[in-house]
Formats: sequence, C-alpha cells, structure tokens
Amino acid sequence: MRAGVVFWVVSAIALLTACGGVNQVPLDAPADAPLRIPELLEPTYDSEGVAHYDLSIGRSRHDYRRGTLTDTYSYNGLPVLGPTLLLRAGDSVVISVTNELDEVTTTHWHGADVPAEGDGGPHSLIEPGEAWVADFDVIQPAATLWYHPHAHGLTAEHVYRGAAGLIIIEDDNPAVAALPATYGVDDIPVILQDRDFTEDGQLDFAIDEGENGNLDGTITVNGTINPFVEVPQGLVRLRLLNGSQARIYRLGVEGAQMTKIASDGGYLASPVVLEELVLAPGDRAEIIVNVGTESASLVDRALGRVLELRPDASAVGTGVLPDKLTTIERIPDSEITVDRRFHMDDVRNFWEFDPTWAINGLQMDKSRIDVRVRFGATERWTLSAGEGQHVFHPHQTQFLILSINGEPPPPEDSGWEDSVWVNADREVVIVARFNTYVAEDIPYMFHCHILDHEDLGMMGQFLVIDE
Ligand SMILES: [Cu+2]
Repeated sequence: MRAGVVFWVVSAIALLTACGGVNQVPLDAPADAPLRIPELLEPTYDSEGVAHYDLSIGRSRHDYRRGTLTDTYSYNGLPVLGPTLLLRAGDSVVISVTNELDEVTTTHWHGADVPAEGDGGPHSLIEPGEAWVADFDVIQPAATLWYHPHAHGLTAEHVYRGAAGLIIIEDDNPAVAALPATYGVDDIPVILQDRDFTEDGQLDFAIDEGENGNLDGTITVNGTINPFVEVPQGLVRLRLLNGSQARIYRLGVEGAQMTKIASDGGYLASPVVLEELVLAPGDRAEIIVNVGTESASLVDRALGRVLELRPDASAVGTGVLPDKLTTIERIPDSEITVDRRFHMDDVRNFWEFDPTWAINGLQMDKSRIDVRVRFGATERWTLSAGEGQHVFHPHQTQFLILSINGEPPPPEDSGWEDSVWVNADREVVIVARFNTYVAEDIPYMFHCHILDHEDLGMMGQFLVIDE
C-alpha cells in the first residue's frame, strides 16, 4: 500500500518549488569563471617505499560569487572539496585522515578494492580531533575513483558542504600511454555537483525524502559556477565525477566529439563515441573531447552548459587516442556460484506519510549483517526497483553488467563499474568476484547512492566469509 493523494500533491508542490530554483546561466552567456582545479596530492614515499598521504577534514570558506564567502567543509584547508589523490597501482599506501570538524565523520574510498577496516564506511567513525589511518595495497588498474564521508545519516550533508575529492590511479598500461594525461592541462577533473544557496549566500542543504532525492538548480564544477577552462587544441581528457546528492545528468558535448574511454573502474576495452552520457550519483566516466579552434561545451540536456572548453590558440595537445585501451575478460556464466536479488523500494505502510526507502524490505541496521558472501565466490546480482530512482553501489568490488532489462549492455556500459542506475523500468543484472579480501568482522556496505535515500536507510551490510 502507498500513502495516497496527499503525498503526491505535496510532492508536486515540492517539484514546482525545485524547478523554480533553476538559475543556470543560459548557454549563450559567456562562461565567466576560471575552473578551479583541485590540487594534486602526490605520495610521499618512506624508506620502505610505502606511499603516504595526509588528509584532514574541516570547516572552510569558499567564494561561490554569492556576494559573501560561503561556509564549507573541505579537506586539507582548501576552500571547498579536497585534493586529488594520485595513487599508483602496485603501491602500498597509508592515508591518514584527521577530523577537524566538531562532529563525527568518516572517509570512504569509493570504488577502491580495499580491506574492510580501511574502507572508511559507517563503522570507521572518526571522532572530532581524532585521526584514522587506512592502509592498503593498490591492487586495481588505472581508474578515476573518489573519496567522501560515509557516516550513516550524515553522508549527504557532509558531501553537500564540500567534503569530497577525486582519486586517480595510474598504472603502466602501455596501450594508454599516449592519452592526454597532464593534470589540469589536458587531463581535467570535472566534479559535478548541484547546489542551492540561501539569500545570504550560504549552502542550502536539504534532504528530500521523495523518489528523486534533492535536486538543486545551480551546477558547480569543482566548486565553480559557470566555469570555463583553457585547454590546448586537440585531445582533452575530462575525468567526470557525479558528486551530486541526487541529480542524474544527461551529458553531451557541443562543438566537438565526445568519446568515452573509461567507466567507474577503469578503461573500457575500446573508445566509444557517444552522443549522450548518463551519469548517476557516484558514477565516474572519462571522456576524450577533440577540441578544435572554437570553444566546445560540456552540456547537461536539462540544465544547459556545464563547462566551456576554451582552446588556447598557442597550445596544441599531443594526446593520441588508441584503438584499444585494455582487455576486459568477461566472467563466464559457468563461474557463477550464487544468485541474489536486491530490490530497492519504498516499503512504508499505507498510513505513513514519509517514504521508507529499503533494500529487500529492510532498512540499514549497523548491528545486522544482510549478506554473507563466501570468499572466492562469483555472484550474480539482479538489481530491481519499485518506486523511485536508485543507484546501487556495493563497496569493495568492481562488477560487470550482464544485462539491462534483459539485453546485453552497450559497449559504453561494458567496463568495470561500482555504481549503477536502477529503477522500475531499468532492471540490471551484474556479476562480481569476491576474491580479494576476507571481511569477517567489519562489514562492507551496499546502498543507494542517492544520498537522501542512503541517509534515510537504503543501505545494507555484507561480510566476506572464508570457510
Ligand atoms: Cu535510491
């Protein structure tokens, strides 16, 4: 049963209000703010070759050009967001995170295949003034990942206020050596986040309990509103991250061709030319744009221009796009040992006004283990949904999509993924191996990455048992 007409009237009013907040600058107005490029945090190697990184999360202030400095959260004292962590495949890394906030938080490495105690999920709380250390080996190939707080019930707000950053994993795959890869020059981080501001220029954080989560009307890229970036003519790589609370982007490039080269977990087998790229919350994609003598624009189909790529006439890029990027070995059906279904839905009782977002009928309970995966298992998970838009994200593992509504995925969705969009009209079947880490004490999470839903309880826990 579902709550009746009242809920839908209220939802409609909320939707109208949200639409009224759209104030994106129209496409024909000149982009007038240089894109912020988060600083690159490279490792410091100790005498044993271990790569060390220091992060601290705290309060800061950022000039969003709202007539005042806006209060934010950030890492390492930056105005907003955090530095881009450069990880190298094969390294042993130690990352310390100090909490300089006056409330508890965590830091999770989204998309990273790491031991549960280093994953930074809701069980790895960092008290104010305390530090937490994650140490793990980088056992996965080149990819664009990200990090963000993950304290249950606080994730949406901490990310909204600006606590998030990119992770770039580099490896020595010779096939991609000629791709544009000079950070901030022809290899540009693009963190997409929609925001609203109060009249006095502060971030207007809100949780929306509805099907779509909270959608705001001002798009920020790396914290910049209405940005442009000067790039060399030729091939430019954009590392796209949807770091939004709930917004699903339909991206395109105007004035140049868009070629997708990487999904959440790394390179696609081959480049794929695309007209439109759907990026749900938590998703990443790397695209190549061939910039000519005129500006090209990254656009969202609903909101207009997101980022102008402005060619610098004096610079010509040297990047080259290869025909083949990497090898992705499909996981044969014969290897699958377990089938499971995860159904994402509103399970409120008919007399309840607010939705109850749940997975398989259950809401997050930190004391309950929902799934016990056997170490070494290869599992096929069917992801379905009733009401609402959802993004299924399991920690620890990268998966391959087997089917979307019964059809094999298109080439652009055939790479490694850690987050996938699911709704009543989009059932997705995935396959994953659990052969890297045993987790018998601290669980990994699986959850909806629409952060409103996640914080409202749309999350479960799994262990990886060695028996
Ligand atoms: Cu959801």
